[in-house]
Amino acid sequence: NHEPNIHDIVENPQKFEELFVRHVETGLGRSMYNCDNLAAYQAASKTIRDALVLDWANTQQRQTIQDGKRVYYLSLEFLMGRAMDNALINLKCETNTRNSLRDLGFNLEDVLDQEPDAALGNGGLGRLAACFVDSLSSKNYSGWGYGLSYQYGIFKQKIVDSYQIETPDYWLKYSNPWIVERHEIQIPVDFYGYVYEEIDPNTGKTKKNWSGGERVLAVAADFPIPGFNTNNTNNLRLWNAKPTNEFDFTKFNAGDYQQSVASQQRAESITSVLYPNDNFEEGKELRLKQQYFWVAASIHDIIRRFKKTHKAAWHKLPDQIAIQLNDTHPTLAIVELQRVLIDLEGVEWDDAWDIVVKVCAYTNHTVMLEALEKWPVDLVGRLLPRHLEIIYDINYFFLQKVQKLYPEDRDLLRRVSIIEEDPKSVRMAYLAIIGSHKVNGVAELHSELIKTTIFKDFVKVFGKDKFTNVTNGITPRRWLRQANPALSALIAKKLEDPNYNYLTNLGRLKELEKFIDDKEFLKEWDAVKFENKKRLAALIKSETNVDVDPTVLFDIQVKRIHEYKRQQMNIFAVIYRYLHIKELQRQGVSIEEIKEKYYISKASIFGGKAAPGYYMAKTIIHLICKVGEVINNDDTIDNLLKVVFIPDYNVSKAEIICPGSDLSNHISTAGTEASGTSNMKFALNGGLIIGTVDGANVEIAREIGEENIFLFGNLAENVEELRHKHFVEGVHVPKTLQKVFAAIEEGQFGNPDDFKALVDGIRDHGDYYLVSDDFDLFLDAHKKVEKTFGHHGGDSDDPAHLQRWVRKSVWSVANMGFFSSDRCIDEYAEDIWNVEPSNI
Ligand code: 26V
Repeated sequence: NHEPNIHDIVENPQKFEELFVRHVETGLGRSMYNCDNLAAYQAASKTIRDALVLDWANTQQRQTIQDGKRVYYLSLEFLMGRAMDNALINLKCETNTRNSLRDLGFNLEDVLDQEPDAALGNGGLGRLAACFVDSLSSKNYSGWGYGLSYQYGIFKQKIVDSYQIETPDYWLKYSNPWIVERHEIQIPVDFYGYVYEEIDPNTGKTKKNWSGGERVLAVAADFPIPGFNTNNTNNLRLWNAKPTNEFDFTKFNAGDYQQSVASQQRAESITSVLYPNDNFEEGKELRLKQQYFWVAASIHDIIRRFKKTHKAAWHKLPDQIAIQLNDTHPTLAIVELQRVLIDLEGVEWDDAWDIVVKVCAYTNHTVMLEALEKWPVDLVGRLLPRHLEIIYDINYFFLQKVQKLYPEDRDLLRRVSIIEEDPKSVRMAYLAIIGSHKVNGVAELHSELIKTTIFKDFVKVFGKDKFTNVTNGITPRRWLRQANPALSALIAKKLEDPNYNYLTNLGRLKELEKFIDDKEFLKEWDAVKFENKKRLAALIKSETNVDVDPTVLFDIQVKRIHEYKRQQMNIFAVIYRYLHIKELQRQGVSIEEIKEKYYISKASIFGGKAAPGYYMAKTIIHLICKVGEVINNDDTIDNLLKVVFIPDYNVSKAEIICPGSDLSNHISTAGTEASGTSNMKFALNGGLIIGTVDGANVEIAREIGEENIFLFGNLAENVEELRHKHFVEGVHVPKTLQKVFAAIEEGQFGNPDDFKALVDGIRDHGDYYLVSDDFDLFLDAHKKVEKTFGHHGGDSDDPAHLQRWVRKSVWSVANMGFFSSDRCIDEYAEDIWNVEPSNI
């Protein structure tokens, strides 16, 4: 029997080698003599994938037979990162693969490094979707992801002369061994056209019909999603847009063959590129086309699967499927499902609507007004004429209900209407709330905020029980085991859990508390951190050519660049520190004395992409790079301070960066960061956090203890008042920050004009993100950090460092179990989807 099988690969190295050679020779058409690391990556991946595909097929068959409720997670972004390493871990065949590859003359790490990231997302929202599909499989749920297969993922960031340059990420350059193309699954999707009425021959009633004007095919590309410690393997289905074979004969007959072919080709542009904005909505027609294309194909696929077993028993739909909308991007799914039921399947409006609402649920990921989707009514009417009619009908019935509930409140109708009057547009978040049975925020504070601010009126209409919270989480398989093999091994040893079962039962981390007074253990823990810092220092060296000393404090802020995340406040504090050091030097204080009395040595490490059209974010990157240039070339300050910007922050770099932090920054203006998830990644890897009272920081503090996190800054409840004060009294810039501005304006970090918008935005234009209010509090928090860290971060046995810092690190990790995405998925399953894990 030549069929590969997971167990063969896990247990039998010969089998792996035999299959690997077969892939090199017949699959890739190469000889073992000229097999390089790239070919080895492809052959090894194919070997493992072949085995995985069997589990996958079995899972689908079992789930179909069991016929339980299925969950569909609709997300326009899945920030998956690399697949091979993750598959090795979840399938537990890492050791064998490593050994087999070694026998064949390859080094596993070098082979893994060949894989391009699947970077089909911007930031937190896309990575959350990736963590969720991992948890759905690992916890034995029957749950699929649906998304788009972009030809170009998030752009690659280069830093040229201290500026961000975007270059395309053509990640499918070589055939991707992890994708199974399903050419047989082709779903036609229509756009434009017109609506007409006809008499239904069965019922004699008039009904609406939509005749589309442009047709595109959705072709499925599937990614098997292996679970950890289970053979439950779910599917992530991403759609590709392809031209139909139907030809525009009018153009063809008119002799315009070229034009006709060209317009066919345009079909592919729908899935060509991921929109690179994070927390900002641009309102482009192509983006709306992407949304409908994806939603229509997914709904069609879901309904087709339902009909295979349940025919037209539509009342069963809510017991068979749950659809989770990842932000408002898939809101048209609500409208499309209603359209399919009433126009195509002949269900009565009220029955159909009842089904739609029971099936759908919506997750909100931001309170930032500029990120809320609104589509011009004209555009929706042109692209999707029948859908616009249905939206108007949904709105009509909804407003009638509101009027009955609150006949006195005339303004309420205007405020909650799906249609905004000026300019006339469709408010997607309102449509999503009205068409869902549950709406959730992603951290406690955020879920409270949406109820009292942007969705306040809907709480009045629907009651508060429709609104709920599911605090975000991360998958410990990737973010502990894969990113940090040494720490996860140390934990496995201490928990006496050689099979790493704690990775699907993360509450067990709590048992680490037992060792909190064990000095040898603290030293071992610290030594792991030190090795991870060395690994990060090597990455920094290769990416920026800057040497950072791994014994200094690594102070990291990596995430999308955004004013609300306040990387500017961080770099201003670095400038302040540098100016102060220079001032002390001028007064004749030696570096030794500065280290003794004022500052410990540290490296300030930044990374993250700015949306290509976001000038202010790009300015922040420029400032960080220019400050780095000055400070890193100042050889009078020894290793007291270094500043680096790691280009092209992505998932695979995060896997190296997160384990290497001593301290990480999560310092958004209170009330603006819905949750944050990198805070969890750093804390789970034994880094401490400096942060504001925002998003999931609040719950992290509660879980790990306030004494183990450096919280600072104004609270969300005071933000409005402070903004108002800026408006009436002007902004009060503290002395410390004034010094920083003065140095920038003097040209110490290059042309001051380059940074004018940044400085003026704070000093003269209202400081919307409250940098001036939080700056001194941030500096104070840093003083506490320094006292706690002490002068040491290497693997010596400085008792003060071990007692103060390393203890906090262990205690934090011991209490991070709550933030596993497995816990999130269980909460969604219980409170929102009403599904249970399937029996294996
Ligand atoms: C996304 C996009 C994507 C591209 C085009 C325009 C556009 C407009 C708005 C949005 C919404 C993004 C919201 C978002 O990413 N929120 C983040 O979600 C994370 C996961 O819940 C959370 O941890 C972060 O705090 C939150 O900012």
